Amino acid sequence: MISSDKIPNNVDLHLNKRLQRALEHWQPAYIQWWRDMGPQGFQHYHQVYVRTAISVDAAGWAHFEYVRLPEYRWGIFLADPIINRTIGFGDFYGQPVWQEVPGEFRNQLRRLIVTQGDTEPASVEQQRWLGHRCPSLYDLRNLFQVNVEEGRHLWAMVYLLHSYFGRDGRDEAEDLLARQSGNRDKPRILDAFNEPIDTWLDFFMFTMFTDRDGKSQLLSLTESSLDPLARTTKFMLTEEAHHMFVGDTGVGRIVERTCQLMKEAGFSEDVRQLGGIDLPTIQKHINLWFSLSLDLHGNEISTNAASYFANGLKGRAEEGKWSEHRVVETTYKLETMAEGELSTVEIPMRNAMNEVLRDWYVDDCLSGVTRWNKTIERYGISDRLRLPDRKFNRGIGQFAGSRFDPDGRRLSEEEWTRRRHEWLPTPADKEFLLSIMNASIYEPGKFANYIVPPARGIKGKPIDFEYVRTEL
Ligand code: BYC
Repeated sequence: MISSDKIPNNVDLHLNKRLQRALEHWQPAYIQWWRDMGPQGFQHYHQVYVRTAISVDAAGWAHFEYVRLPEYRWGIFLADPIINRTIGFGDFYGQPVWQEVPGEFRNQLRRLIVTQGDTEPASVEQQRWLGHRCPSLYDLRNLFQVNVEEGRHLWAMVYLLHSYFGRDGRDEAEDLLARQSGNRDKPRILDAFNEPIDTWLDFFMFTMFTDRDGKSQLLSLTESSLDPLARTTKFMLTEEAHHMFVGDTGVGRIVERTCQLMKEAGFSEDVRQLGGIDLPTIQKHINLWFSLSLDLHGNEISTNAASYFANGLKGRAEEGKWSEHRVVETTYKLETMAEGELSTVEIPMRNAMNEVLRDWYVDDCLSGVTRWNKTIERYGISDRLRLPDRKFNRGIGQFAGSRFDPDGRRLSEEEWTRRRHEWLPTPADKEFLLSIMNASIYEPGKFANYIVPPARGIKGKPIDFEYVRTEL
């Protein structure tokens, strides 16, 4: 029986019998999925010090306690309503927002919600083995915190599917548990969510760059005319901030340790000999996860995006900061490929909405890289990390199928094949990373050699707090 005890919520679940029944039906399948596809080996005996949202107010959304992972209380929360909210962009600008799904936009909305929902369990699946090579209990707990909240984000999308899309919605909710990251027959919808995340460097890059796509997409959905979607995604963003913190500081802590080792080694020695991760390997992982996450913003020229915008389904990030919200006459100058050559075209702004969001995203990523470079500078080292050119290693959009180096210089297929190992992680790089991550560190306060401890612990707890307890 589903109750607000078991599923903390602010949607009056107990008053909506139909929804309650639908969720009751879905919940056992979810728990089974979590056991099969969630963190492997941490389902029975481990108690994790996690944050559970039990309400949306400041005191309630971050309630900390020890829980066994399958007993985490995945809640359903919508941010507080904005009274008399009106549609903020597109053809219906200024009209009241919708509390129900208009029939004519049902398919488009369902597609957006399913695509968003699909990424959440996918990321849990991608990360399910990482616990076995964790750099510390602090990091292990952060991994599980991210995982349970991605699970909650799946619940958030399933709540919308069950509430507003009837039978189709229920079928889609089942399919969200049936597709599997990396599965050849039933893969996850978006490519980055089928990539393996085997090492902690990949995990931190993923939470830095791919979760940040989550931020830009969620920001654009918080503008939606469908008010329950806007309110659901708004609350998800609160949790998303921690995920990016984990990525940003995780890479930062690795970079700092690398700098320490470079100093110890007198700069010239190979950091790898000392068990650290050299800057070129870090750069290759930036190149990989940044380019995969650029792909997640869709094609530069997209009629889907134009239609989402026109219909008020998906806006720009921080729509309120733009001066014009209908966007019927403006254009966007875009670098593109035409007949195999690079060229600049001017297209209607609405068709460039994916690119507009990508602009916002690139800026947001830059701030992280700048922080990492400050650390390197502090150690008196002249190397710098950077974001590759947007055209580099693209699998979706105008540049997919053409080859570019990280400076955006066009390459022949032959040069790309010969040199790609300079820019992207190789099997040997992965082997090396796995070799320094081959053992888990479960002793409170201890950290793997390739990463420095964080500046502070969680929720005022010391760094050597037992963030994950084993009951044996
Ligand atoms: N991989 O017109 P286009 C997160 C497909 S992350 C594979 O450009 P559109 C999270 C596309 O589906 C945020 N296929 O597409 C992070 C279409 O296929 P069809 C997730 C791709 O619709 C970390 C075709 O290419 N949220 O929350 O303008 C952990 C033409 O594309 C890809 C969302 O994505 C790709 N990368 O833009 C946990 C928001 N890109 O219809 C969670 C909802 C495109 O021709 N989704 N395609 O078969 C959307 O807004 C849009 O679907 C997209 C694509 C922005 C993704």
